[in-house]
Amino acid sequence: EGSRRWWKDAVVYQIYPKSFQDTDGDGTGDIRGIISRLDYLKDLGIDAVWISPMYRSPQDDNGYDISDYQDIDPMFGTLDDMDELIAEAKKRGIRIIMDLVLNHTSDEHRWFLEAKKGKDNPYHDYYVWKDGEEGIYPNDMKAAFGGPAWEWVPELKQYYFHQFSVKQPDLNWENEQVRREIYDMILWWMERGVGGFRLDVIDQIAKEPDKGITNNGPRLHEFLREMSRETFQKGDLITVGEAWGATPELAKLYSCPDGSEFSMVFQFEHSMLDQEEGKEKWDLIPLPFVKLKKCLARWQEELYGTGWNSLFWDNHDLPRIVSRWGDDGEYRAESAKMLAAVLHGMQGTPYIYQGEELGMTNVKFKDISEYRDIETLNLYEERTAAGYGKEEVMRSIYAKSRDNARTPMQWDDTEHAGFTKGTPWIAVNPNYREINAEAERKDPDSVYHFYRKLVRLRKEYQVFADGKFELLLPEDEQIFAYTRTDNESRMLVCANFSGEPAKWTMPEEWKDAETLIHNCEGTPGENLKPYEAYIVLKK
Ligand code: TEU
Repeated sequence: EGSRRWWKDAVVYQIYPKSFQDTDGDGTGDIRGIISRLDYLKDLGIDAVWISPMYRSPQDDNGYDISDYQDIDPMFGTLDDMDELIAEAKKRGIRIIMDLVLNHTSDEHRWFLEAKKGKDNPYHDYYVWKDGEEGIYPNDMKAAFGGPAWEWVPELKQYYFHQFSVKQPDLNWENEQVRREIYDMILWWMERGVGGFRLDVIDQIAKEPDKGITNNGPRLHEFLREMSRETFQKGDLITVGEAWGATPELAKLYSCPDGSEFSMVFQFEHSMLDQEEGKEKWDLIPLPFVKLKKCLARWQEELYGTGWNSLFWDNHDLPRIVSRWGDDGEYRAESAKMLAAVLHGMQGTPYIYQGEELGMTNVKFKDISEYRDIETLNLYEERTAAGYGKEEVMRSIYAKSRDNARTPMQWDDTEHAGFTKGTPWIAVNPNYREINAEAERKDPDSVYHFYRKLVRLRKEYQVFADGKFELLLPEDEQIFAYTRTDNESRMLVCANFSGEPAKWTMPEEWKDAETLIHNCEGTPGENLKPYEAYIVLKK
């Protein structure tokens, strides 16, 4: 490919800045903390860092409610710190990916404060309004964090539309001036040297609440192509849109090889399999393993040559993968490695969420008062009020709360895991004395070193990026196995996704293959131990 894009060979690391590294003792992470850990990231081998929002924000939704897109929240530092971070990262060959939240702003953003002043204010139309009567909602649309999607403003006798919290009013993308302001802001960040963007809930920007439409609105791809043309295409960026409502067909538009929209999308089909169909993520069912394999395989096949996948198990909205689909007890390290091998062996750009490379686990806080996430707190209120038992609600929270991913990064075994010298904004997971970066870096058999090796393998063997995917044993209830094939080589990824031994006869053709990585002692061969996984290669 003449026009091969660098991000096809890249591995991205996600930082949740509030919980990564504090340096000033206020209990929340900061930019100087990220700078101080760049050498750690360099050692892991990653190419780019996506950082969740650090713009000025009242923090109603941990920064996903932005009150100034062109400033840094004092909690995280200053614009100068940000420039320094970009420069220091660059020295180490690491690009900085900013998180763009373009579907909504904070209700404390200047535009919204103006918009509320009157219907004839030039900023009024920046948001989505509906005339009406107090108490009679325009329709029955609901917000993602509970309650109606409409909020009454008495001075205007109007409702505004919000898909997320009341403090996150939706922007009106139909308004050309809104789009212009957004593009100028993106160009401003590009000039500062940013290496890419992650676009929050991007499939929801073209909403049409009158028709009950939230995601995949009729004008969505028109807006995205315009934005891409006006901004991203002027640089050499990695761009990734977050699209819960993406199908493979839509993903081919988002990640079209002609570069008309983004480099790739995050799609979540696999991450919704362990919930009751048609219900919420809190309504738990065991993972349907065969479905998971078929789902991931379908995405691999559909986007081959026609688009580009992003590969992830974890992010700041999802529970920790080792607790979710591995075993965070006896087989914690084995299962964390197995999950990593299965993911990193596929085609696409892998994302590692902070702490995933250590096999960090979910947390079980005793009391709801220890939780911080707006979604979790609202859920607790709603469900206990609706008559659910507290224990049942806590079970859902233990399994799916976003705070599972948001406890502080576990750096070492000193107080608060080396995250802060102050009081952390959310408690550290008590298992930090066993699970932490310092211990794992010293142990060549650790989850950390397994990830480090996977990242290197991707750089060394082109088949990781280019090989065509083929699923083996689709109906097997324990084994996740597939091959990847390109012109030069062929590799086999084989994993036991269960805590029981699995029967497996290695096909003859693989018997003399070279082992690239393996999470158990001995050579890969007949049968698999609990959570055993390996990747072998033939030239
Ligand atoms: O997430 C989008 C989103 O749909 C999730 O909030 C989802 O509703 C929830 O996590 C699943 O239960 C993005 C951000 O990643 C998230 O952190 C923000 O809260 C949200 O957008 C609003 O900006």
